[in-house]
Amino acid sequence: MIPALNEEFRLPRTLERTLAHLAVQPYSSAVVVVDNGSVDRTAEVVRSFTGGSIPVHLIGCARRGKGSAVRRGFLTSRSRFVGFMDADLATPVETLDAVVPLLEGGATAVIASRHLRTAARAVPQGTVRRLGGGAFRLAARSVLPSVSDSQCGFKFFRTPEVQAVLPDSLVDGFSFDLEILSRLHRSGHRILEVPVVWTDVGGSTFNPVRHGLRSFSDTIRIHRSTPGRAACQSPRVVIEPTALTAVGEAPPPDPTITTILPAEPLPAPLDPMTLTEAR
Ligand SMILES: Nc1nc2c(ncn2[C@@H]2O[C@H](COP(=O)(O)OP(=O)(O)OP(=O)(O)O)[C@@H](O)[C@H]2O)c(=O)[nH]1
Ligand SMILES: [Mg+2]
Repeated sequence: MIPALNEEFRLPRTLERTLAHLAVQPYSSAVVVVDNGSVDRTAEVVRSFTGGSIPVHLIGCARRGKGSAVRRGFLTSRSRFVGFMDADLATPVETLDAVVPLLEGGATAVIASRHLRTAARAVPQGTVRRLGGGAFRLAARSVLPSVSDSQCGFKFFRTPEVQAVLPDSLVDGFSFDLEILSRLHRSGHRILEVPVVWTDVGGSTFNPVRHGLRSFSDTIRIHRSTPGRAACQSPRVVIEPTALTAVGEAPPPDPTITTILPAEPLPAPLDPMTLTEAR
């Protein structure tokens, strides 16, 4: 799934590279671009890539926002695994080579992270975005302490499991993925993070003031709406290479992969006093 808003310039290279990569994989795949509001030639660009060996679809979505677009795309999927990547290809499509075996090995979600020890930034973001991103990471930790990077635009899931948490999801904007991960985590699913070589690409659709402020207020909404949040107060990230072999079909253990353990079982409904004390 590629959410796209006015991506006529960044999408051609991304589709070219993605389709070339998928065409030589042993699994079947399709690319779905979800466009909910472009006023440029995004749709034409997508249509120009149809007809090849990998199916390319373009779908719309009545609600605005990246989160709405990805949710809609996920809900239309009937594949085993579903995921999204950003149209700027800041995360190389080759990252899929690490992701797919981990999903096949039993992980519910495999997400790219720019903050693992072995991740790298080929072209870093500007100072304002780095500072804003750092502040958001801190806020995101209040919701999901165990994930090192909830905002990297490259995340893949087992389809039925992610579809199950979507109807309750509220966030339409850029922090939708924090909400999805948080719901999966609290439902006891295993999330893995893989390190990424990340490249900042010009032409961002993210407005640091408008989208940044909205992302922070959405974090508060997620915090309030995600049940069982108090069960997740302490960091749960462990480097646990052996966990990957336990599921049978997984590849050899890779010490650079971070396993995030499922949240503890949900406690009985919490009263407001309990929550205040837990913080
Ligand atoms: N369908 C849809 N896609 C969107 C919307 N807003 C952003 N996107 C897409 O979301 C992806 C991520 O957006 P970017 O502009 O790369 O922003 P970012 O990755 O959060 O921030 P940068 O680090 O600056 O790149 C891109 O594929 C955008 O086209 C939206 O409202 N609808
Ligand atoms: Mg981007």
